[in-house]
Amino acid sequence: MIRPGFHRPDIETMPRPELETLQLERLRGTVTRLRDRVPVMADRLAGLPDPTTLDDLRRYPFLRKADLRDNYPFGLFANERHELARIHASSGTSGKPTVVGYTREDLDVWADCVARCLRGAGIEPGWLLHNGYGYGLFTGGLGLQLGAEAAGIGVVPVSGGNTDRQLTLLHDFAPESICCTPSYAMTLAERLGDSAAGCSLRVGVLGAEPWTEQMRHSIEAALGIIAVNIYGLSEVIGPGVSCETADRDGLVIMEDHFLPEVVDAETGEPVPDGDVGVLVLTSLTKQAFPVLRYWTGDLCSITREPAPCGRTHARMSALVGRADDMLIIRGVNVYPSQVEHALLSVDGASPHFQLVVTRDGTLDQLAIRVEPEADAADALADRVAAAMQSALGLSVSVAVEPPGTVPRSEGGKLNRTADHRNL
Ligand code: DLL
Repeated sequence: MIRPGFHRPDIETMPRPELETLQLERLRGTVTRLRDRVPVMADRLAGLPDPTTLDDLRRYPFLRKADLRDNYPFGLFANERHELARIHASSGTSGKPTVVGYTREDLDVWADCVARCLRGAGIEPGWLLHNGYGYGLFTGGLGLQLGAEAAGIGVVPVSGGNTDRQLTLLHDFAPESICCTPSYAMTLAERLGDSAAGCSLRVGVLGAEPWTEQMRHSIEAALGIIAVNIYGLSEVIGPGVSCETADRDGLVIMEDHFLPEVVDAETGEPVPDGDVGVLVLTSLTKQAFPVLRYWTGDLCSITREPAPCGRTHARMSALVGRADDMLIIRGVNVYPSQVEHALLSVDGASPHFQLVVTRDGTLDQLAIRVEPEADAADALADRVAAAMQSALGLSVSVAVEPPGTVPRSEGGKLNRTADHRNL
């Protein structure tokens, strides 16, 4: 039986009033740091008073990805270049990457957050963690590495890709735990085939891309593990902003370091707990790259109810999508995650799919490439089309492809949408 453990029980179960006092004190520190050390932010904050309550946060403007681009590479850093201990970057959709920096203290905070994630997931000190997140500028590989080391968990730094080697190491080293993207966990399970059930793994810490409950069930069943969802983004620190525990009941946000808000995507006004909106995060302790009200673009809801394991920090739902991965097809909003939900309820459809968007004259067309489960191809296209019609209110064309032909993750994040519209 895998149970949630703790890395910092004092902090993870801190009564909320105490936590909120700590947050306010730290928020004031972040605002002061930005005023004193980041001229671009000092200008933006000019004339705005310091916060005296957590709600005062709403007075400040959002920070957006475009601000990072405009101040490329180090313009928003609060430390001099020689004071940095690490730089990471994520590839932008166009042009320059998004660059983030860490001091030594920042790396310690990050390690502490990820250690909480791993222990909460039920991974025990002394176990081995097969780390299949990419090492390098991407925060996944090195972020999980840091956290595992802080928690006394041994790391196999295999990184992403080279699936044959991954399978060999999984067999030969017999790790109890694994971390990688959920789509890559599917690839590994698929390639392990019948031997998957007998593998040594017990816990998977999967994230960096959207996945559904159904996908979790398939991964858990195939690998005989419990699979928890880990969330984070480079701009805020990397993996470890939040993570489910082994109870798999919402992603616990490391609220002593990151202050969450959920706001309406159009108005930017807060939505009530439980309602879906855009997640906005403020860092409370970061030194090199403090972020005030960072607009993540990720859609989720949060609850501040304490968790059954005793954790008091707010929990977020799995992401329901990103404000910007929404496709608008003939006026209908379509999120890839909706398609996935609908698809996985169709009898005989495998979880592998790809969305293909084309434009015929002025009309957008959505096609879905799906694969059948073994021996289930009969009338699959009709069933998928009917499920999409009812889930999306849209008619889509469905192509049933031979098993193994729809793109799989080869190690990193899987992009399930091919948009050929040149918008
Ligand atoms: O993906 C950090 C990470 C590494 C998280 C390893 C978890 C595990 P970026 O490359 O900056 O950082 O991408 C951040 O990925 O804004 C989300 O849209 C998406 N994302 C991250 N985690 C999840 C998740 C890393 N659990 C962007 N579910 C975020 C859905 C996720 N989407």
